[in-house]
Amino acid sequence: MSTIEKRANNALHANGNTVNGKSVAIAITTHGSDIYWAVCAVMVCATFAFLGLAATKPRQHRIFHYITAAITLVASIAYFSMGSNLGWTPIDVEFARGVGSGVHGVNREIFYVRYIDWFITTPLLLLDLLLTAALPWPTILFIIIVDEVMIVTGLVGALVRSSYKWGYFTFGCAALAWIVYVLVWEGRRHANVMGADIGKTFLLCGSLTAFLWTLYPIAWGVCEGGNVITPDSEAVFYGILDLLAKPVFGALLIWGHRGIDPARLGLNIHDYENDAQYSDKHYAGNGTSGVTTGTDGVANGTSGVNNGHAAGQTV
Ligand code: RET
Repeated sequence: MSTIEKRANNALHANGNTVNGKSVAIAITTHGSDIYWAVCAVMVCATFAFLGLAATKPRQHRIFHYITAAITLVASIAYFSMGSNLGWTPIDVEFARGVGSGVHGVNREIFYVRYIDWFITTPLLLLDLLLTAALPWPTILFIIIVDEVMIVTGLVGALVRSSYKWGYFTFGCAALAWIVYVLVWEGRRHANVMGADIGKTFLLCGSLTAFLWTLYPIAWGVCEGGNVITPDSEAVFYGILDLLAKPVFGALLIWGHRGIDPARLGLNIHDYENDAQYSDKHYAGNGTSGVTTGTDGVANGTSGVNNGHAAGQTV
């Protein structure tokens, strides 16, 4: 390897394998760091692409662009951290492996930053999906809380050394089972009732999510949990999953929404600056006009929600 190549990725030299005086034995190499950087680059590009697409739409039609761009933005920072060999802590392994295994040593690098990313982004992914299905907000709220339970149990389990980590893992899997049930059953049925195009978009993005999300506990089982595959392979496994679950999912979702007015989903979003019905022509200039406009907006919102439900009942 030439000097130039060696210098290309300096992360492991700048941020070594010792934190707070404790060293880690099982850790990423420069190869793993390169993978994290590559995923970081894709997440940054996706963020700009989603924001660029948002700019081509009126403000009332940008909700899914913004939610999705927020997801890839947060992921960019998580991957920046992991590419830099930051955002981890050494945790003693439950299963010690042999010298030639590639995962030999007393402790393993656990990237807690991954879970901070997921804590922020998985609720947003669910919001993207469940708003598409136009499910009632209490259902959405509860699923998001179940999702947070899943991520936190995964983090706590990853930070535990003893076999009790699998207890947390089990709680997390139960939470995931509930989420998948709501997606493939309640969500799919509700989306179909909202119209064929909405049903199709939900089916595509919901199936992708239900499938991909069940692979995460497998990755956890062979990485943080079982210490079976190396941290470099962990970077590949989670990296591919995250690329499919975020930028690819996001592109499909935004594409699916191209012909769907958010108002059909009960999302009554107004841009008072540009909405024709609120322009100065209609509410010409006295002091109370602003108040009138506001009230009107709320009234419209209510009727819009009713419309959403009416659509649900009649189809
Ligand atoms: C954990 C371990 C505990 C059991 C289960 C898990 C599931 C995690 C999932 C993560 C999804 C992440 C996504 C990230 C997007 O980039 C926490 C690994 C069930 C489903 C979609």
